[in-house]
Amino acid sequence: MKIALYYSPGACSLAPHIVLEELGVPYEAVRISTAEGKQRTPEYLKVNPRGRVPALAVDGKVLVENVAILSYLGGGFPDRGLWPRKTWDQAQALSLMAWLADTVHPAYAHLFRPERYVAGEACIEAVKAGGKKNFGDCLAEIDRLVAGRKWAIGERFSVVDAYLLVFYRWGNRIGHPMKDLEHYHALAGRVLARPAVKRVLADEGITMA
Ligand SMILES: N[C@@H](CCC(=O)N[C@@H](CS)C(=O)NCC(=O)O)C(=O)O
Repeated sequence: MKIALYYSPGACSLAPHIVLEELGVPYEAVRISTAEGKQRTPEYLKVNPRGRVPALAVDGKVLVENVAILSYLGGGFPDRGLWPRKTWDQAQALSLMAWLADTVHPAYAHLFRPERYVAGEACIEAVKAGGKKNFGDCLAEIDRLVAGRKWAIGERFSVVDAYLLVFYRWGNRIGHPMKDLEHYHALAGRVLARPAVKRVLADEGITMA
């Protein structure tokens, strides 16, 4: 099986990057720096016509969208234990990842890429302010969701914990007081202690700051 992950440093593609490293399967990490606009090159648009990362190529077939990629990687290698075993826990994993993708990520996008949603200085500032508030509310909700839990779903580290680290890092990046989110902060610490996670942060050339 030939696997390639198209990623950009620090983007939401960090989650499948961590999962691939945790799985220990051979894969190629292809850097598509969104900071340099590489997601809009004709070559990359052939991989993902939407011009977004992540994209996962498996034997030449392409899968996009984090929820699908993370479910595929977790569920496709059940012996590695990164995907919950019980049907209920699998549904809970999908439920949480769907919310991360459809609500939490867009809240950050309103803050980070407001020009995608509105035009005009005043509107842009209003969208940014709304995004900041909504993203902060989402982070607080994550903190409540993981209270009293070692890992997000079930009893083991799963693909969902890798996905949660993306938003923890983005919270840090915008100066949100992440340490005050006691439970989320503790979970992120456990994720960051994993050797595979350390390797991926080093490979991408990013820190949590
Ligand atoms: N719903 C998609 C979102 C993908 C996405 O928006 N990725 C961002 C990076 S975090 C991206 O590629 N941005 C480049 C751009 O917007 O031009 C997913 O979860 O995979």
